[in-house]
Amino acid sequence: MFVVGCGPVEESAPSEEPSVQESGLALACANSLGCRDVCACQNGFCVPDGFGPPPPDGLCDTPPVRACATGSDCASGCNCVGNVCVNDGFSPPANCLVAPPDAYESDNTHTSASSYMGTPQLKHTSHRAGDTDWALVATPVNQVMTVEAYNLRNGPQLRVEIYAYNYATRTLGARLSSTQSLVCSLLTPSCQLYRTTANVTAGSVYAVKVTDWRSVPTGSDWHPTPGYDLKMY
Ligand SMILES: [Ca+2]
Repeated sequence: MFVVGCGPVEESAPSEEPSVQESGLALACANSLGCRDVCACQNGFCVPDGFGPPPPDGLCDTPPVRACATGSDCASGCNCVGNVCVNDGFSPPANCLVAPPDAYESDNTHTSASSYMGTPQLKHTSHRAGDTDWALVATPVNQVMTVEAYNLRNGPQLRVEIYAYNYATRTLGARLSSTQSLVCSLLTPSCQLYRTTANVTAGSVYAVKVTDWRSVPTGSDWHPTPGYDLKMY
């Protein structure tokens, strides 16, 4: 059981420990995105989630933040200070809970797709739930082409698809293959990747679509940003 109320708790023994937040005001929330990662949203308030060691007193009464190592981990208008994304002081204040877009944005449609240049595309992120990433690849020979989303970071749930493509008219053709299952379930690099293949022909262009299909609440997602690398061969 957790104490959620705002007033003093009569039964509790007097404590000499300093508390993080003397007011004891519980943080209201609509869903888990409104609370820190060791807290859960129960009956409209953030409380310790009951997993692992209990968080420090009062931690769940403070709003969630986006963790960072450098400023590149933070959205535009935010700086990384003390490993937390905070507003840079200019107005209007930015939402520093959300992830910054990756270097491949805007690649959310096949007409704004990145071009696959023959070497792996590193550091893709699903900076928003539901993000889609398109890449076009030219195929010089007839072959079975393999597409892999690998080096998975922070738990992406991906669907990887290969489409025929008419580059001259920028028209999407038939879907040739699709997967949204990991190669296997062991926690090894050879299992923890998405792989799909298609027969491709010389002198053609194909479109590869990677979709993040995580089901997360609507809101400002401060969770560590899911990511992957993409290669074709
Ligand atoms: Ca995208």
